[in-house]
Amino acid sequence: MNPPAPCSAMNTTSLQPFSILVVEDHPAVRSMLVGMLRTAGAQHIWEADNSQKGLALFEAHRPDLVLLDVILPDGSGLDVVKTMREIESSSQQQTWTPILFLSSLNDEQAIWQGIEAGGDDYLTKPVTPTILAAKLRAMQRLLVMRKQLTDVSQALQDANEKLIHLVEIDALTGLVNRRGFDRILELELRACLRDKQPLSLVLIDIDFFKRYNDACGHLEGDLVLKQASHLLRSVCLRPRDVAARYGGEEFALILPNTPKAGAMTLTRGLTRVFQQYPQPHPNSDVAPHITLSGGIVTIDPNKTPVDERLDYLILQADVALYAAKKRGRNRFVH
Ligand code: GH3
Ligand code: MG
Ligand code: MG
Ligand code: MG
Ligand code: MG
Repeated sequence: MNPPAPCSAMNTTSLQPFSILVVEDHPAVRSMLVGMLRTAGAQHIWEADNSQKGLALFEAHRPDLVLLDVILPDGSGLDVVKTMREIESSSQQQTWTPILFLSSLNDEQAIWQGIEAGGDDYLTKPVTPTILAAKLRAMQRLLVMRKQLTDVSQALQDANEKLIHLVEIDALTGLVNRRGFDRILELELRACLRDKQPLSLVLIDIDFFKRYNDACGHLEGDLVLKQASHLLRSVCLRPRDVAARYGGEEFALILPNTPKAGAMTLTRGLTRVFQQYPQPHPNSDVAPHITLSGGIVTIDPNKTPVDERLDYLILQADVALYAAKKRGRNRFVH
């Protein structure tokens, strides 16, 4: 059998372009390595002749790869690799940089320590261009795999966030649905207690909506629900205000940092927009157009002790809503 053809730097031309940091104190060794790396496809090479410079360059440029000597004038490459790993784990993006030791220390113990300290491979001097390129290529392959994994995990995370969002949105109106309402109200109730800020909740019910459906049909009724949702949204001006479809023809507004007076101003505005953009109702006892009844409840930890149960809060709003219906509809009661 023929011996394998001697490898030459030509075999290494298939390496992806990369940037690399070389930490090596010996000038002649360093310039030899730089030459090899250029042939292997290094697009950018940063050079350091001691630990301190090496770490500074690593932090500033975050190279694709690192080639690291063990014995350095101001310390050990073992400490350098540990610090580099700390820099990686404290950075915003979770990145991994392959770090290869290249040392004249070639005993088993030294190799073990290098890998233990955080190195990904350990080469011994002298190194040939082909061995160096082969090791870099292996690392590049790992980098590609890692990137693919990161992409997949990001895509999964995005899909999951979309899904969570979708299950909390009401298909007909685009408002937050009951599930989202429950979650957000719980969050806002906790924030209200923590920040000692008032929180208002408004439960809203369309008046005589059954009659509307009976007179105009369910599809027309659906359009009214959509229009009502649009109007509800239009009065929720603050970013944290939430308009939700509580169920059927019932809606809810979660109004953080809003005292009772603020909630009443908002609901007066709501009654006004339903008068200004009237949707005719052929069979209502209170007006020739669609009207709303609502119950307002406000909790203010600065004023009275707050019952922390969500159910209790909703019940209070429901009681006020019922009173609004009893007192003739087309009004908000607190
Ligand atoms: P009140 O003034 O006492 O609230 O009278 P109402 O008729 O609105 O009250 P009720 O709760 O008896 O009826 C609510 C109606 O809302 C029943 C149903 O026909 C209608 N409704 C609930 N969900 C939907 C929906 O998704 N689309 C349509 N078109 N109608 C719905
Ligand atoms: Mg050295
Ligand atoms: Mg109802
Ligand atoms: Mg009802
Ligand atoms: Mg109703």
